[in-house]
Amino acid sequence: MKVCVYPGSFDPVTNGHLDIIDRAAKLCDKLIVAVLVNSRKNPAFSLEERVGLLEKVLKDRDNVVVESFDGLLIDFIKEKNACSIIKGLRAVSDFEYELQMALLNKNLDPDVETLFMMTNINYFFLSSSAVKELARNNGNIEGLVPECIREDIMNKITK
Ligand code: COD
Repeated sequence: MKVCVYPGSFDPVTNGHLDIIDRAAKLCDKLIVAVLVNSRKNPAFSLEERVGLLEKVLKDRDNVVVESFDGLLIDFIKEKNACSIIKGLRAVSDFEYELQMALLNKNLDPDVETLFMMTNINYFFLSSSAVKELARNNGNIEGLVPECIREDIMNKITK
């Protein structure tokens, strides 16, 4: 069984993430969406909230599961017997960080591949940070996040 892992902070999940999830799920038997800690970021949503939002969005996808992990990504990959890490790329700024992560992980385990998927042109500009900033200022986040969690996000950010 070919297992791939799509890791991220997902603070919160956006339609950009969802597009990568749906495209990646077609390439493997099982896709694990892994909510991990990014030490560079201070999340607005707790780990449980981020997992909960993803589970709500992905409940009808047969070969996609949501998990969380506090530790090194490469250890999670080994624990799950996964063969590849899926990453999304929007801009050169993503590339610099992701290249470093991919080389670091390759150094830790040469058998694990990192596969990069280009963003959908419609979501090139989209990030979790932009969604939070819009929500904080009562901007319209319609079309940027899955509709079933739009209200959850607005309620959390504006309360
Ligand atoms: N279109 C396409 N792709 C997108 C879009 C979009 N609009 N938005 C985000 N993405 C991609 C990102 O490029 C990324 O690949 C993925 O989706 C998740 O994005 P985020 O922002 O939710 O998550 P990040 O970048 O904060 O996640 C970083 C990790 C948590 C994966 C990373 O820090 C990590 O691996 N942490 C675990 C500890 C570890 O092993 N560290 C490495 C050794 S020090």
